[in-house]
Amino acid sequence: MKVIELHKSVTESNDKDAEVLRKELKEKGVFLINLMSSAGSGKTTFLSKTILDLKEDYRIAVLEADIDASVDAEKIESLGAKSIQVHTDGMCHMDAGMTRRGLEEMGLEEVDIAFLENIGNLICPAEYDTGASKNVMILSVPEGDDKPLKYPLMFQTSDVLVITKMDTLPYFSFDLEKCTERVQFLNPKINIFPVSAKSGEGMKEWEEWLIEETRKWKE
Ligand SMILES: Nc1nc2c(ncn2[C@@H]2O[C@H](COP(=O)(O)OP(=O)(O)OP(=O)(O)O)[C@@H](O)[C@H]2O)c(=O)[nH]1
Ligand SMILES: [Mg+2]
Repeated sequence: MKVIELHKSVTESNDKDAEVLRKELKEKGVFLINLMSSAGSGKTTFLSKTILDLKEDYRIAVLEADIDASVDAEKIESLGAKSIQVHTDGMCHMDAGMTRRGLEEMGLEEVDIAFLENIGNLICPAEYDTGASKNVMILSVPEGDDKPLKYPLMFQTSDVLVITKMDTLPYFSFDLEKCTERVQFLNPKINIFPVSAKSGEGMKEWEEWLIEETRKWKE
């Protein structure tokens, strides 16, 4: 398991770096998705299920960003997918320069879709363009349907909201309709997929979106 230590990029403009990285990835034919959520909402479990479902047809790699440890990257590698663990020197987000370094160290040969599993929190990752082509965020049922009210920016900057742990709905007062209304008020264009990575419910709809967007990206 490869683990690299990254420090904040010293750069004039993160937005410019992100644009350059997006162009380079387009030339290489790699579709990069930035996956954001709070800690423990289910990013690694969701990615693992996606990889298992699609690995016959797509070569998926995951850049795992955490403050410490390498358990997430080990889980992804155990599925036969390419992965690298990045440590962020205590920082709560990834910027475009850090994402570039991580991808370079992981290697992008034979990769169709790359996910950046960003640091778990609903605040800082939403403030930085990583160079990804799409932003996907996860909200899990136990976190509550009021999160769009408290952390609007991430909902506004995401192309997709995955509402996961739907299998736990009977145990929490989570109003799916109210949550959807709140999110669509902030971002009318967002795609919302309620799923359970545990039971597999709803994963097909998300995977169809991913396949279609990958096809468009490679055109
Ligand atoms: N019931 C249920 N549990 C889930 C589901 N998805 C994830 N979990 C559980 O939620 C916990 C956290 O899942 P992870 O996938 O590690 O979450 P994460 O967002 O990657 O966590 P960090 O990387 O630490 O931010 C684990 O105990 C999972 O088994 C789901 O769909 N249903
Ligand atoms: Mg994780």
